[in-house]
Amino acid sequence: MKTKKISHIGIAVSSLEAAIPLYRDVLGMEFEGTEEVAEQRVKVAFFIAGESRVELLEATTADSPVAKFIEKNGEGIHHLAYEVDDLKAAIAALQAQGVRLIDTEPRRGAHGTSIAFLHPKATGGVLTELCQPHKA
Ligand code: CMX
Repeated sequence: MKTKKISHIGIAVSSLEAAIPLYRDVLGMEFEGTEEVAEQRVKVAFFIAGESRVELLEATTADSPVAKFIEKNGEGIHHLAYEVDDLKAAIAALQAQGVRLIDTEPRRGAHGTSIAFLHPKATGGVLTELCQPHKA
């Protein structure tokens, strides 16, 4: 498999409303808006940072992975996402190399993307996401 670039950096926050002004008004990033990703039990806010994005994540349920993360670690960097052209092929290549995955099938991410997570135990403690953009 081949990764193309950092798609986005996911940052877990307790409140999007409280966190958005720092990125939009203080750091001066272009704000793309918010979106609820029901399947992931998160609401996200995206900011453009060059050819990558910053994604703020707020939990929508008490059992959301983001709620569990904040309970354990507090707010902070939650995951790194890399863009790939062919997510199914990337998953197959990782499985062939015995890499532990959270998702063995693509699932839906924000912006209509297809995503899959590698397990943090397989990636030196960094929760890693692969992300295939929606084809226009
Ligand atoms: N970064 C690094 N390590 C993490 C982590 C994170 N974000 N989240 C969990 N872990 C670690 C935990 O610390 C724990 O380690 P120890 O066993 O050493 O204590 C281990 O992974 C297991 O974590 P857990 O809290 O017991 O929780 P679960 O096993 O229930 O789930 C995980 C962990 C990673 C499988 C789950 O958080 C998950 O499925 N994450 C992917 C989905 C997700 O985060 N979606 C939100 C993003 C949405 C988007 O970008 O679109």
